Amino acid sequence: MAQHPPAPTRRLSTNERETIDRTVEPLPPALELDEHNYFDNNDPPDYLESMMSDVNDFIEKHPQDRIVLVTSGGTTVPLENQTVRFIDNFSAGTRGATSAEYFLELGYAVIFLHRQFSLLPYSRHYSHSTHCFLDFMEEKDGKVVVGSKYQSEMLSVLRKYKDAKEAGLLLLLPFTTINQYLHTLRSLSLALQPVGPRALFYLAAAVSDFFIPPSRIPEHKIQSMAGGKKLIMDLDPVPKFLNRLVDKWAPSAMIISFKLETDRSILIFKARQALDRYSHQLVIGNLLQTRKQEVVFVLPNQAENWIKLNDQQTIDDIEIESIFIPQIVNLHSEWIDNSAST
Ligand code: 9Z3
Repeated sequence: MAQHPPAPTRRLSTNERETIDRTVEPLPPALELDEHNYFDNNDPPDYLESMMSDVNDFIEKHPQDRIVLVTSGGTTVPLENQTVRFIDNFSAGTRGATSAEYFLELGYAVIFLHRQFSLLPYSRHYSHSTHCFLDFMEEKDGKVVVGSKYQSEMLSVLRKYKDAKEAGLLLLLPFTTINQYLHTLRSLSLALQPVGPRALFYLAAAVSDFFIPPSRIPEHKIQSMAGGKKLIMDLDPVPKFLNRLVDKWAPSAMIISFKLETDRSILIFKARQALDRYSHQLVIGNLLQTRKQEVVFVLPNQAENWIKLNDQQTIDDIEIESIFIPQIVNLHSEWIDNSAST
């Protein structure tokens, strides 16, 4: 068998070292100028105007209800304007879709801003599974029916889905790219301003940190190059707009962001750093490896609070969102009460 020579080792460049150095200071919060630069130079999606008219109708239909904006799934970073290739991330939208169901159960109207084709509330139980949806069906007297062992669970999911739909409590809004996500998030925040403290932002989407600005993105498909030349990518940082959202776009709403890490030893520090920088109400920390079993609530001026499934809950397939979404609803009640008294 042919032996491949070992890959030559080389010293990492300063930039390469910094990208893996977890002690390096994060990008500072975006200023007003950064906001103008970004939104003036990156066009809104064509569909945004008509999407916002649906959003305004939805908001008008819920004059008394609490409205939660749940963001969910990963954002893509196109490498070409006519996009063949893009950078993506792991998020399937499980956290967002699951949380949306518990918010609906607790009486919220839900705007679900999700990565297109990621998991959706209710249908998530039967999609993206290792089983094909057809495995839930069987044939009976020449008709297709749900298999007997799935009947009761599917009936319960179907009822909840139909109830939410008929009551007009769930608005599904898709995005694909980071730019679509940012434009939609800003427009939604402005549209939700009249809702005041009844609005809750639950930012669970896994948002890209880097993108290629319009001035540098190639129009057409990137070609392979003679001589086996490498493709070297030059990405700009995505501005950190959370402080713009907290201070300017949605100043009366309660805002919750998520912090994802893979190294447990820095999770709390990073979550608290985000809270200090953006001055919002709650950061929920989670680790990639254990995100379905444990999360940590980091609140201002309080010790952090871990929420973990115990052994029995794990055996019983309890979803961690069923434990912590009611806690969020309590915090949101306090937020509304405090806003009324100030
Ligand atoms: C999260 O941390 C979500 O809980 C997950 C959910 C993406 C881990 P799944 O879709 O995963 O259920 O598979 N979301 C936020 C991730 C994020 O990008 N946070 C930014 C950061 O960590 C701050 S906005 O820097």
